[in-house]
Amino acid sequence: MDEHELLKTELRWGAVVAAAVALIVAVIIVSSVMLSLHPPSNVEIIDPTALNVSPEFNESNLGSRESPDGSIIVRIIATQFAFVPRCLAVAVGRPVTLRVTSPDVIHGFIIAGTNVNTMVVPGYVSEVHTVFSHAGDHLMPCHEYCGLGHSEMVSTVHVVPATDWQPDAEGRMSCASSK
Ligand SMILES: [Cu+2]
Repeated sequence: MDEHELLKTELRWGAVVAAAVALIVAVIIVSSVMLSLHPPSNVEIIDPTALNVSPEFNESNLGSRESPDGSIIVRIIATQFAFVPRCLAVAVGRPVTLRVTSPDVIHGFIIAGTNVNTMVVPGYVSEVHTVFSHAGDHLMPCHEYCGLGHSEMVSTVHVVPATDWQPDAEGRMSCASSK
């Protein structure tokens, strides 16, 4: 093959590669638009140095609270090396929204057997929606290495039967107040 032929062959292969890349990008764009794929969390920022005085994540507002529509919002702080609170009370069959943030480093959490699995990044609020179909306790460990005490960082999700879900007048319920 002379020089000219070689150049033509290379350009032909270049066109094939460019077409393959264009096809892959098109498949990603079309499938993400058609299936409404997006990152698993919302993008909501918060000052990680002032969580204790924030209206939502101050200590007295953490834990489970029933909304007027019957859904349950659980607010949690993931910190080295614990989730606060250490036990979350929720009810079977209710829509549950977990809102979690961190004042220090990146953490994560997963509840086995559910769709709950996300990272917790300082400065952001991670929000996950789920429904628990059975009563019982689930472990919710931190799954993002966050320091020497990482292996101790675990919370319990206490799923109570609908009849045992009896929040107080403010709609709040803790593991201690459930059976
Ligand atoms: Cu952690």
